[in-house]
Amino acid sequence: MTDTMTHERQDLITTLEQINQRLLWLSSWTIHNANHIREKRDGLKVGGHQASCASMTAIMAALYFHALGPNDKVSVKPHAGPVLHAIHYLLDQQTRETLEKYRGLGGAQSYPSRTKDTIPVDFSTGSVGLGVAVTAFTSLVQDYLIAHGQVQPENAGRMIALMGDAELDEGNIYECLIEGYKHDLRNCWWVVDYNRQSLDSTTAERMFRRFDDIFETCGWRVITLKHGRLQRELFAKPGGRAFEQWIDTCSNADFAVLTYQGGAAWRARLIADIGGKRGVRALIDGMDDDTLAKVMTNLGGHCLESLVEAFDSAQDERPTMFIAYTVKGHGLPLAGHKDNHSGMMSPTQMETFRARQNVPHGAEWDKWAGLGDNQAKALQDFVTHSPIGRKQQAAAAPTIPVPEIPAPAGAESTQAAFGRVMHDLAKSNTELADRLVTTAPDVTQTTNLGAFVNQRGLFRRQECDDVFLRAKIPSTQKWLQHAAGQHIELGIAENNFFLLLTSLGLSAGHFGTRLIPVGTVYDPFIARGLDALNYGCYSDSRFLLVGTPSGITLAAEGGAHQSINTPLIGMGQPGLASYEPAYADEVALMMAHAFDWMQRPDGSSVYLRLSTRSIDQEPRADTTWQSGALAGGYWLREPAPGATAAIVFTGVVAPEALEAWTALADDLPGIGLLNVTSPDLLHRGWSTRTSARWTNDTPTPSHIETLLSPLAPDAGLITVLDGSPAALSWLGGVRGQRVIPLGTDRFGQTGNLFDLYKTYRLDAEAIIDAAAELFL
Ligand SMILES: Cc1ncc(C[n+]2csc(CCOP(=O)(O)OP(=O)(O)O)c2C)c(N)n1
Ligand SMILES: [Mg+2]
Repeated sequence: MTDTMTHERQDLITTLEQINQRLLWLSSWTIHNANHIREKRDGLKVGGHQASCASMTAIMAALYFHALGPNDKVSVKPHAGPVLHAIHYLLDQQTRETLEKYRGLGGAQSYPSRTKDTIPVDFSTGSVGLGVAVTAFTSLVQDYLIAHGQVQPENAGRMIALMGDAELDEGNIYECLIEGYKHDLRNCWWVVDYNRQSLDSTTAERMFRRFDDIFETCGWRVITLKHGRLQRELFAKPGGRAFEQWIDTCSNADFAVLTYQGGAAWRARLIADIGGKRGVRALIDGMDDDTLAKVMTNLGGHCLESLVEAFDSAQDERPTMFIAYTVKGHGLPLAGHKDNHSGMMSPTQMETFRARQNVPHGAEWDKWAGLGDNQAKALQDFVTHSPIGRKQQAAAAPTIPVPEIPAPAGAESTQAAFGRVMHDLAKSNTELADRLVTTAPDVTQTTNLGAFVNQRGLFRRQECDDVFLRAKIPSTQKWLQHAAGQHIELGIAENNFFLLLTSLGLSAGHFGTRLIPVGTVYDPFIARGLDALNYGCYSDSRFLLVGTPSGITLAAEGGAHQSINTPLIGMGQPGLASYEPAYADEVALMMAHAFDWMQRPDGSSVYLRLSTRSIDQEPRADTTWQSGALAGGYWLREPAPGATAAIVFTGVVAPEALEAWTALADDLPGIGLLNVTSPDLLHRGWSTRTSARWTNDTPTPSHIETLLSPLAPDAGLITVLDGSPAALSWLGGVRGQRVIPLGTDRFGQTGNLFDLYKTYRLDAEAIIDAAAELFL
């Protein structure tokens, strides 16, 4: 029995080693082809990372074709993208044509992309660190879905990150570790390709074992794969211990240099350092240069037996970090060189490599090139029948109907309106309400989510006692913590916040069931998590982001809390439709729209920039304003045909705009008052319209062109918002009209609202002055 097992295990290792060599060849060749063979028209480097790929092929062979379960999801280190493509090529899920176009238009992407690649990509990667931490948050989302009956416990998978060791330098990793510990993270693996090289250099050995300490402190199991089987066998021989000690104390830089130099250099160095120790010389002399180099670089991350064993040993739920020692560029002439990150094999080196890999000329793209028919068939059967080969794409998640969301009664600030709508939804008996999941980086109360949490509770896998409640201490926050809770509380770390939103907003794609995530954050601190927000949008995750409070309207809180440039972030961020409502009924309208838009295939995430300032609400005669408000703007006061001026405002400065409009109406008869609810959508519509001419689309007028059409061609516009004036000043370009842009372009300061509006020229007087300036 044991013998047959050993036999089977040996067959498995042999097969995985053959796949490893195919991945090494195909990833190297894909990059080589794009750089040295494909026609180049722009003289620019194409690029690709052969050394980073080579570092990981064994890890990926063992993971994808042995360890991976049908519900597991993997985030692949950006620079190993070609290996992932090679895996799917072997599985017949990637075409030669797409590989030939690697890094070209419509070709395989440089870094794995959920939206742009044609192979299944679980997580996009590119900005290092984020693609790692997102796996932990996705594990948390899986737990949420299990607790809410949306995923069956037996279908739980592992969320796995294959990461570069330099990713461990990113602070967001440690923010995530802390949050993971608080939430009792499980079903998460991080496999570190521990080649001890980053982009610029070899990493400091002072960090050796520190990562173990940090991760173990946060509840992780750490499994280190330092030595491969060949090394372990050597260590067991007489004199072998000296090799082990030598390797264990060798500096990263020394190890890298010798790896690059090869067998003769290893021999000279080992003889000099340990040749006098008993038994060592005989061992060294017993190996030729190639064998010696092979043994010395046989680290755990290149040894399929060690990898299979390590993965097999971690079959419970505990979060596990595998530190797999590797050599960057393993098996390639680039191995070990400190400059190998962007290094590439020359055509001559590639020829030598081809000969060693036994790949005939003209057969470079053959999946099993150089292997006999029987062997090729056996390998094809093996990969086709692997769990990943049999994996089915999940069915599309059904859409959640969005009920009518009436304007909230009594709310006079946009933030209060948001809180009321959420509270009303929480009390409603709708499917939408059950699918809402809220989160905030320690600002739940101050962003008006508290009432929602009172109704729907905090999510905790294990029920938690509320000690304050039990002690009958009065508090407005009755936040019960239980498995059915719908608010995920986070500490103050905006990167975590955006990554959790990313994971929540991908639940349809990842788990085939929808969540409607709503996250609130102080508007200025969007900047703290901006790359993670960009990452979420790039991944096409769908969430509602509420930035509140915003602008210098926050007054007494001062310049550190007053957001200035977020309207430009809203305009500039792809995959995010941004609105800045002025009135409570606009908030309700935009939220209903957002919940629908977030679910559409061609939709996006949505960002609402809100304020705590109470303002007089606009009495509505009808609902005609609504379609304009959703399209980006509507006339709050229609201009007369041929009017020579208009005031254009966004958001919270509505009262000042209205006051100025009233004051100017006598001098400038027919002056209009335009409420721009989304500079973002207006600008997008306008630029799409102007480019339509070149893309042969029918160039229908954009919404802003239609809005501005009643004005005289030489009319002047006064634009005003509590934020960067650039968000509206472009409006002058639409019809070539003059603009006086008002807004904030300096840091704010403390003060009362009226003092600040006066100082920063956002008040009615400033608008009236600007109008005068237009006509001087
Ligand atoms: C946020 C971010 N900063 C910088 C880079 C540029 N960059 C790409 S790879 C890399 C170092 C990668 O080293 P490591 O993670 O160890 O990967 P490997 O050695 O396996 O290539 C850097 C700095 C990036 N992709 N993302
Ligand atoms: Mg590295």
